[in-house]
Amino acid sequence: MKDLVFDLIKQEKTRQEEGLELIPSENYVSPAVLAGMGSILTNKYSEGYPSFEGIPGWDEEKIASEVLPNYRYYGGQQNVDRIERLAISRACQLFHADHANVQPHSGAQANNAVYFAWLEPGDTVLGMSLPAGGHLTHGASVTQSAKVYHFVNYGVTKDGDIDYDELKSLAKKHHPKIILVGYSAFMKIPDFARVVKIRDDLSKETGEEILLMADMAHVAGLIAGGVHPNPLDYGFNVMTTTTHKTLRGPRGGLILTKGNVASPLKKPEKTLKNIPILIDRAVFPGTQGGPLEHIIAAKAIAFGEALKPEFKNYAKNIIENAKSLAEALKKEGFILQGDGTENHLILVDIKKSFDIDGKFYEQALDQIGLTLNANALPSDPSGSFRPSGVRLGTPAMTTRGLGEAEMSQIATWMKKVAIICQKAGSLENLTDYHNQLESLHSEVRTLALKFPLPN
Ligand code: DSN
Repeated sequence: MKDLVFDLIKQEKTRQEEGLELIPSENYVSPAVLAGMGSILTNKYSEGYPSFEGIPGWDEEKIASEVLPNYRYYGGQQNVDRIERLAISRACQLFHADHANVQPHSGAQANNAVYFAWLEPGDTVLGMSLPAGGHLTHGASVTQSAKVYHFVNYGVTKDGDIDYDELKSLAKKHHPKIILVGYSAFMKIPDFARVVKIRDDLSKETGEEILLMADMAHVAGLIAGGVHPNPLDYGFNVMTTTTHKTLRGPRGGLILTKGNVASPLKKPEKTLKNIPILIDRAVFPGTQGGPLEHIIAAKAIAFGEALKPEFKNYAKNIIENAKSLAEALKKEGFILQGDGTENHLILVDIKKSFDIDGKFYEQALDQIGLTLNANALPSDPSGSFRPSGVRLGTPAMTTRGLGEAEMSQIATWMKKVAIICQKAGSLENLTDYHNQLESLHSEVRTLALKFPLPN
């Protein structure tokens, strides 16, 4: 295939093979998931939904063999319907949900659809602030979410946990329509039961229904693998996630719900019980057009992989590796936000540890083939482009089979680069340390090539 793009894809493949991926939101998919994504399903339009009959509950053979009437706006749906039904059924099994919408193109689209389903413009949402570890779509001022809805933010305590007292008092003060627990830089296990109680007490007091939403994009794979609590088991109404982080599927979004599943053609009353269909209608036609059936097929394949017993082991190893890496980093003198991790993710205060900024350190590590990302810390005095922290994690490294010994080796390399950065003082001056960096790069490459990408 002659196209410059393929040359660049080849170069990216080499970068991935020869480097170590420490960005906690990235992973390596299986060849089966890749094949689903690269399939001819991309040729098909299928706005609307398949039948929901028998989901969850029917066995896969039955779902794969039965062609049922659907809620679609195009012909030729017999195959994509069955694929989407398999995806929905597997997602429901994995996450103990009554219903799943597998169509969101991304996590941001999934969150947007939940807001659209339950809120009117100007309604209040209570979520974690971006600097505390929340996500852009949880009301960061530069986003659509903040322009359309009224976000009130809670933060984290000194030890890095959710400030539940603040969450409770803000809920009492602002009467949010949604209470949202979710994050992209948070290292604790949320106390879902505590948030449910805060919601239930407030609902009793005001007589109003409050939607409990969990954005579990980062930890969905840990939930699927049974090593992290599932908010839906505690009384949350909705869980959104991406499918490509710890869950190790294609790049995309997913919404899981508890409640009554019915025809999406009839607009239901806005009640918590009707959330599954309110959300289906909010995804399509509310906020999206045609679903990406090739991605939905890849999601179904990834969910199938996550239902296998080996995935439990994978999820357990992600956390073990993260804890080993956190300990090894501490031994090397790195100061960690919250002093460690309970999940897959670590936030290093690189400014306090070695007096360098996160962006400089990220770029220096890139030069030796270690990839992570600069990240703001809670109450970071620096801007988000040159923050004081870096964020890293273990989902991708665990997929490649790295373990405790390699985590310790990574921490050693990270310390060496931190010292070089300290001495160099700026990115430009790193050229003076070219030989040292090249030698470290070669060590990283040698280790990386011992742990091939899934094939
Ligand atoms: N961009 C994702 C992350 O890296 O955490 C969140 O959407």
